[in-house]
Amino acid sequence: MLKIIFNSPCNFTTSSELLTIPIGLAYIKSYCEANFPCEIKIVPIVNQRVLEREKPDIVGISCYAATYDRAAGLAGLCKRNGVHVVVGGEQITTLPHLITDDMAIGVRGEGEHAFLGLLKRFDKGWNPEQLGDLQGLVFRDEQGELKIMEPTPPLVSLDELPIPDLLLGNNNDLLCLMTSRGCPYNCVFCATGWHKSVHWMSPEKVVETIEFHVKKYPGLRAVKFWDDLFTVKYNRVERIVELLEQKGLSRRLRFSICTRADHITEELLTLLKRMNCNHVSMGLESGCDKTLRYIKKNCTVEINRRAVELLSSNGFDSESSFIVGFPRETNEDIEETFNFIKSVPIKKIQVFLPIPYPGTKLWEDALRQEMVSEDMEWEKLDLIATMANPRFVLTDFVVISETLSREQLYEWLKKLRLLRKWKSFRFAMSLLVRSPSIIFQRLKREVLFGIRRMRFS
Ligand code: B12
Ligand code: SF4
Repeated sequence: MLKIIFNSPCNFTTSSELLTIPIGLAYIKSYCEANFPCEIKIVPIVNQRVLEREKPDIVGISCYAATYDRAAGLAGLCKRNGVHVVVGGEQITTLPHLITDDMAIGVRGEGEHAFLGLLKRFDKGWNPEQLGDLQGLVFRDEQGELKIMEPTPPLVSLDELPIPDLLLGNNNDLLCLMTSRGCPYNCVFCATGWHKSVHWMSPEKVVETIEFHVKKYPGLRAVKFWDDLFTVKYNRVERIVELLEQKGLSRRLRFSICTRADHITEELLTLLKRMNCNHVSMGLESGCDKTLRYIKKNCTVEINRRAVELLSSNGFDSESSFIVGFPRETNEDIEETFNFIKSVPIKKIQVFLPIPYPGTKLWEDALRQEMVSEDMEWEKLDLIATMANPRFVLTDFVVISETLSREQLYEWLKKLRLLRKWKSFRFAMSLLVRSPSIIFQRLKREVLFGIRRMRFS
């Protein structure tokens, strides 16, 4: 039986990967194991010891822009150990020619069908002659020339995928789900655009997935829908809520979702309350109309304000991310965002710098202006590292502002970080009074994260 290990290399000192598992890899695992005799393990780290212990035939590596250098390093280690490497994810989908000599094959787009196809051909040694009829691959032909196929077409239905165990044996209190892929909008900074269409899991399958985990993990208390835009189809949300109610799951679990400000209506909030969802995340991005127009968010400051106020007056906890430092943003524009955040009842905020991810308009513009290049140090795009240590912006982090210096951006990050801490503190205090159990669960999660981080850093 073929033995495979999957890994999504990451920076353990700054990221929260250790609390979740890469959902995409979990679906490839469940799909391939159901359709081919193989054993796939998803592991948080791959090093010499792990390779010697597991003796895999193949290592599958997930690769984002910020993790490309790590993925390339890991591919080298695997190849030196005689293990075949298959790499997939957004970086290889958008910039397939960046596949390194240590990576035997790249998979572009959704990986389930393509990886299964590769497993079926593995005994033939992945002879390039026999790969031509598969879809979405990148590989070198017999002449050493790079063959780049179009990304795999989107899966016809996410329902065809067997339910994966997304907690991998850990009796966690939180389950993170992606019940759709893609987003119909096209914001200039967002890397979700490589999904050429939006496709969904049926409400029945969503609820079946939750039920599966509830039965297996008695400690489960909360479900987070990580979908880019959970509310994109109102009828679908309505049906999910009905099914959760019928099965008593909306009483047993707390839910949180991600959406956009212009989707927030009284009607939607009534539905979310029935689901037992009182936490809503939105990418508001800016408190400045000029910036919102530039990023093509299709929202205005007024829409953003109305959404936050509606959530607050209906008793919801709202969390939102903001981005400052777009190419032509001035100090005055960022001041508007700062004042907006101060003036509205958002409970928690995240503030990021704009990152030119491959495949986005920001990337094309930054490439044209030579602010980025394909042979750059990709870790310079690690937004989490910058949020953890804003000083990174003074030296390494890719900055695409044409109007503000690194020092000015650093000053803004410090100011906004203080505001973030103040909002988080007040939110934690209010939770302590309202629902101390949630604070306890979060603390438990933080401790668990700390322990796992120490183990893997
Ligand atoms: C949940 C999430 C997280 C979670 C969990 C990450 C995880 N590994 O699953 C957390 C919070 C930990 C996280 C961290 C990071 N994330 Co994140 N995350 C997401 C989010 C919201 C959903 C990811 C997901 O599950 N998608 C659904 C699955 C089905 O799709 P998928 O992951 O792309 O996988 C499919 C294909 O890509 C392919 N595939 C992927 N890997 C492989 C490997 C092989 C071998 C094969 C064959 C195929 C294959 O097949 C999969 C199944 O079809 C996305 C946004 C989005 N909508 O995708 C951002 C997103 C992927 N994250 C992003 C980033 C930048 C990061 C970080 C690098 C942040 C940072 N430090 O700077 C880290 C990297 C973490 C890591 N090494 O995994 C960016 C990536 C942009 C880019 N082009 O690089 C995204 C697109 C968000 C954005 N800003 O636009 N993230
Ligand atoms: S930022 Fe949000 S709304 Fe815009 S394209 Fe990305 S997921 Fe969609």
